[in-house]
Amino acid sequence: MSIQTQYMQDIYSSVEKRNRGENEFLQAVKEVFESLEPVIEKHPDLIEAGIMERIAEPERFIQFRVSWVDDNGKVQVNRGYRVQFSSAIGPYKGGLRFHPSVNASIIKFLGFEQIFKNSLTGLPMGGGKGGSDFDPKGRSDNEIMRFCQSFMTELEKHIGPNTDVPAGDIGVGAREIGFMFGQYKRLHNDFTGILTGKGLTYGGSLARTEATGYGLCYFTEDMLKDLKNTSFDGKTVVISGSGNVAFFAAQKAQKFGAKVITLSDSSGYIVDPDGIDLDVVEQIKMVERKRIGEYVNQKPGASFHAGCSDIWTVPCDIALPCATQNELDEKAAKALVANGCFAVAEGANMPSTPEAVQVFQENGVLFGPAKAANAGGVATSGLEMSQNSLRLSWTFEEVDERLHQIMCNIYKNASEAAAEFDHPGNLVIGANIAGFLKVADAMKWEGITY
Ligand code: NDP
Ligand code: 2IT
Repeated sequence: MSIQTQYMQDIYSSVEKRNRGENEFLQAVKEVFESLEPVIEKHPDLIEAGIMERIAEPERFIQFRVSWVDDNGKVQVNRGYRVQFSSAIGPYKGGLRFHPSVNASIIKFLGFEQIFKNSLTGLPMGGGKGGSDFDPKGRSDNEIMRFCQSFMTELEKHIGPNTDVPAGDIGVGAREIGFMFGQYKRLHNDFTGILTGKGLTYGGSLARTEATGYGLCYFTEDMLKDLKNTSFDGKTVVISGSGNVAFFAAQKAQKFGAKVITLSDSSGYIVDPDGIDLDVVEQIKMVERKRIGEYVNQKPGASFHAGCSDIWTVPCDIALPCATQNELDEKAAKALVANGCFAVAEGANMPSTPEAVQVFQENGVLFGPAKAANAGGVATSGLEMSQNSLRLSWTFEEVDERLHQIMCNIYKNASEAAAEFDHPGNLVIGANIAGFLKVADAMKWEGITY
């Protein structure tokens, strides 16, 4: 696909000029602009309100120095970020990523996508994202704590329960959220819901940990039923990653009767033809924080393969990329198609390159885009915010039921928007349009502010 109209092309060119070299961000903007062309044609009022000009420019972009002292007494310096992209429909909301690859482009692509994803959940959350180029791998718990405290000492100036509510993402889990929450509370003398993904003893929600992976499977199950009258039951599934999203996606896919045969991390992937044993993975990844390759020491029937890209050559019915952006390219997509894969749903953010998405669409592979398919995590963060405001805690079953309902609504809304704008079954276009319309309407009513 490409941008067709002069109007959208001109705006995209100015985005390109203003964000030169920020490839991930431009990739994300281009896809949304391509999807929105039919909407703009039908809604000239959006042109008048300058919605497209405004939506790809963050309301605020914060960059800061994070100094901390490592276990050897050496001073370390990292860079911290928070992009507050859109507050049109609610306080900025989105995760924090700690990974050495983090830069302005990655934070902005994630923050931009979060606008539409959060809108799709139906909950009142704007779009934001943040993080640091800090690498938690190999760091002691004390080093992690000192880093998180230093990071929050600056971030606290910019967030608040009605302003901006961060959460986890790659490299930020329960441990990091706990340290950051503790530091915020100490600085403000205020016990309030400024982060989601909190521990259960201090304001967290049941089912938030599981939510992204479970939500991905609820969405995929709906897509399989609606478009192919089938389900996970009896299917072979390839999943990449072995972090929060991948683990709970695997758990729910197994509960739905699928056989999950792979997981990965940045060192390589494992294949277990008998089906991945998640108890073993939990011990290796969550308790011992070791590499996924350890799995084969305990499961001799499984194999480890160095490098990540060949995971997509493992034959499967359904693929769930759950590691990172652009991990699945055109070559990988062709390999999946050649091996008979008929459905792909994105647990990670933007894991498929545009060329890969095109291969799926040309070959009739069902495709659930990240904004819709992985929205269960942030949706449940929204439910955590509601519980914090009400000062009560819902049961696991109650939260899980709400999550399930939200994922069904997201599928339905994306599917209906795709059909309404003459692209039935194209959930990329459907999700982008359905997410956009609510945000654009709010921006119109709020006047020219940001
Ligand atoms: P985790 O940190 O828990 O796990 C990340 C996993 O992806 C690890 O297995 C990691 O391997 C692997 N990975 C990370 N970077 C790379 C890379 N450059 N190449 C290969 N593998 C890599 O993160 P999450 O599971 O939370 O996040 C995974 C994806 O899901 C991300 O795209 C995130 O943005 C997205 N997401 C997360 C949500 C959440 O609620 N947590 C919600 C919605 C989307 P290694 O340990 O070797 O680095
Ligand atoms: O990409 C995402 O949606 C997340 N990392 C979760 C964000 C959140 O605020 O829960």
